[in-house]
Amino acid sequence: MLSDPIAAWGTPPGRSAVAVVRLSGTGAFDVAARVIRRFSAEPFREARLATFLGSEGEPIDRGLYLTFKGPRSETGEDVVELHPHGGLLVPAQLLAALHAAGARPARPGEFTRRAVLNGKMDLLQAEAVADLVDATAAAQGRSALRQLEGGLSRRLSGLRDRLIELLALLGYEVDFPEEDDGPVSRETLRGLSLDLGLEVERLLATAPLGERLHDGALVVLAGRPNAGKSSLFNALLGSDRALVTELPGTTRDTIEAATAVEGWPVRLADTAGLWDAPGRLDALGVEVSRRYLAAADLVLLCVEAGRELGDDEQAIVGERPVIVVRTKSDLTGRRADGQAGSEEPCVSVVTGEGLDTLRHAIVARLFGAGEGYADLEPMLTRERHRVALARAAAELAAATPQLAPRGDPVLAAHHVRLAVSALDELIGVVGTEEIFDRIFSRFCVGK
Ligand SMILES: Nc1nc2c(ncn2[C@@H]2O[C@H](COP(=O)(O)OP(=O)(O)OP(=O)(O)O)[C@@H](O)[C@H]2O)c(=O)[nH]1
Ligand SMILES: [Mg+2]
Repeated sequence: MLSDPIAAWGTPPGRSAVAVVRLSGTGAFDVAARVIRRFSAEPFREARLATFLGSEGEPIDRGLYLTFKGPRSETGEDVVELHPHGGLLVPAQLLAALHAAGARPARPGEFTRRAVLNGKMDLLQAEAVADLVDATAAAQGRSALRQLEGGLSRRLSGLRDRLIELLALLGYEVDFPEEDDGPVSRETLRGLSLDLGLEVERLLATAPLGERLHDGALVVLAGRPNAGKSSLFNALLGSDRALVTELPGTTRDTIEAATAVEGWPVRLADTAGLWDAPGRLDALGVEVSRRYLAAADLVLLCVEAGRELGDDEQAIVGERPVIVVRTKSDLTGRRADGQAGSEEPCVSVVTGEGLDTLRHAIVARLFGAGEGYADLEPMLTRERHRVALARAAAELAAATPQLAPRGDPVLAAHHVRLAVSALDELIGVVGTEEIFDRIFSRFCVGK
């Protein structure tokens, strides 16, 4: 049943002053009345202090609870939010009592799923809820919040409205083919279709940056053994994750760590030095480094300050987006010695010199394009968005030529309709179970 009462933790289990346990569905107030002493559903949306009872009716805690009458609630159903003390025991006892009183344990994402089904938010906003919860960098949070507030949804529904309008106009063409000129000329219709196609393309163009923002950019530290990669990795992370020694070949396994650089999400990878490794293990490490290099959004090629780049290093500069980082600048005596006037940041993990400049350069290279328009344009942040819009773009590209003088408006209408259904699926107007399952299964239980 869709609206049967469900209950789950809204906060992660563990030591905390307060925990949140949520209950939603038809009959939620009856369930709550069995677990909250002297429960009263009204007044709604006002916190009250009460004694919470365990499965045997014994008092287990005192805390606040709130009630929300559907549809004016997050899920659109009757909702009770209970705030027991945190820790492992009490919230678990309370949840067990709620389950004994008739609520079923919620599945991952089930609260948000109900919110979507009840029209409280669309699928894009639901994804934004998950993104906001998962965000680790400020820029990710901002982007998720914008999507949650409906930025992308509005843009896409605007697009959908215009497609429907085009369909309506096309309907006239289809119904009265013998008329020379319908309410609007063929040429105008073709122009409309072309414009819509361009707008879809514009949105699609935000996908690489949007997805990079969503997933974090892969920044790979590479270079010869002993170049100072692991030292720089640790300095950028602000913690000693990777081993550092004066022995060449210290790092063998690639180490990956998620971090934020000036508020932007980055996955930093420290790799084994690139060299003709004598041993089997070292050689394996080099192989992994090469794989990471090939996948990198940006390579930080570490080269000691004051040294000319070798052919091996030049080759890397040629093939990937690279920042050549001059390391150990404290050893060369003078700052930027040997690289005067060059764009290559000089850093020292000993003095901390150049690290801020490097951070700046990393962000500019990875997200620079987005700093300008990120605030204006909603971005496509997931593969799902990109695939659906690419389908819409392809349908529009197929529709437009059919609006030329010798084209077939029936075929054009068919393609525009398919473009609409691509958007519908994206926004969640027509939720197929499969899409819903895929999206909500990644949520935490209490969301
Ligand atoms: N003076 C000085 N020494 C540094 C600096 N960065 C690294 N080193 C030293 O250089 C040596 C190698 O540093 P690592 O960070 O292990 O170099 P790596 O590139 O990771 O080396 P492999 O893992 O062997 O490929 C160590 O002895 C570090 O202490 C720096 O900025 N200044
Ligand atoms: Mg290393």
